[in-house]
Amino acid sequence: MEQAVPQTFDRVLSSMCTRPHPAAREAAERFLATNPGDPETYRTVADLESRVVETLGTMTGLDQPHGYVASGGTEANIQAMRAARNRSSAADPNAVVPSSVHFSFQKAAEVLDVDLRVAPVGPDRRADLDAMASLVDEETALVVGVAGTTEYGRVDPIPALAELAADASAFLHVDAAWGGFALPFTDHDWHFGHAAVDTMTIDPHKLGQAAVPAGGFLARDAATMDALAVETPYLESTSQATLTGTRSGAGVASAAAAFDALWPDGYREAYERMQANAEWVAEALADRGFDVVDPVLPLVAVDLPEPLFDAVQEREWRLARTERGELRLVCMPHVTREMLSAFLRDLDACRARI
Ligand code: 0PR
Repeated sequence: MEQAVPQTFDRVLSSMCTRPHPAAREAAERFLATNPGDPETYRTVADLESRVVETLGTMTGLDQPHGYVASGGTEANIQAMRAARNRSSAADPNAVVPSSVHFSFQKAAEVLDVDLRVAPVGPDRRADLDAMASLVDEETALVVGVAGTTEYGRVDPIPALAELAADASAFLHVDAAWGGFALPFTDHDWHFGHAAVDTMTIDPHKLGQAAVPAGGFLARDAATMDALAVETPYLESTSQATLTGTRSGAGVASAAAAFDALWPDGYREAYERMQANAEWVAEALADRGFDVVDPVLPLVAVDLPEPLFDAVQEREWRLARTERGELRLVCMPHVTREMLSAFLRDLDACRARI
């Protein structure tokens, strides 16, 4: 049988995955057959996981971070809601989220039987404080803010959301799954050091350039991990706070290797290049007369007429739309200026033809 070969990233313009750093790829292969879910047996990878959590803490303003390398942002978001629910005394708990949250919160609410209350975002596409506040009540266990939204790369007003959560004795979770490796090099207030944030999602397998699967779950307090832990009678370790049991040592090791190679200077350089690319392509699209949503983080949304979108997609570009139908260009580390220029040439050619 012919061996299958994965696609290249050469025409991938709307994904939040990217080519892993070479050291991350190599480490993933090396640690393929390890299981950090059993830390007493697989001690090396367990040590690597502690190092990853330490570095994530440094990136997010936490001196004594708690957390682990999850399977991805979805698991980390589910765990945040689970921890908040388990620590809440509400009989019928709810979570208040802006409409810009990732669809993983819908899964979390369904699995955990939490009432998901969705507040419309403001005209700036960020969480609207009044709309969020009007949904919060004494049964609210969790308030969510997003630092780098999936569709438009927006950063919610995290300090104000933290106050809202604190006033209701609810937890504040920040979803920085995608934005977390760019935000340290911006002046946004988004992390544990900026506000009373309780938990965070920050994924090495997105902008962190680690191999899939490597998500990040962080908590300010040990009590949050305790609220997630179950006893593990037949393992040498006493409890397990993760959602998955056996899990990928490849993801853990690749995140550790990526951090060794890239934190902080490599991530800063990557962010500056990605952001410059996003601003460049945003301007090029605006010059052509299209409506462009400016890139706060390296993500550009642009309103293309549907026939034009379809025509460029037929030229083998891997593209995705926002819910409203705009093209989402995610300027990940693999997206070069040359790729964007080639895309614009195809766009111009298709437009001339239509
Ligand atoms: N939170 C945010 C803000 C996200 O953007 C995402 C994923 C998640 C949580 C969930 O993370 P996991 O997918 O790791 O569980 N956002 C991307 C999206 O849904 C995921 C993605 C990645 C989609 C690569 C396509 C793709 O090719 O658009």
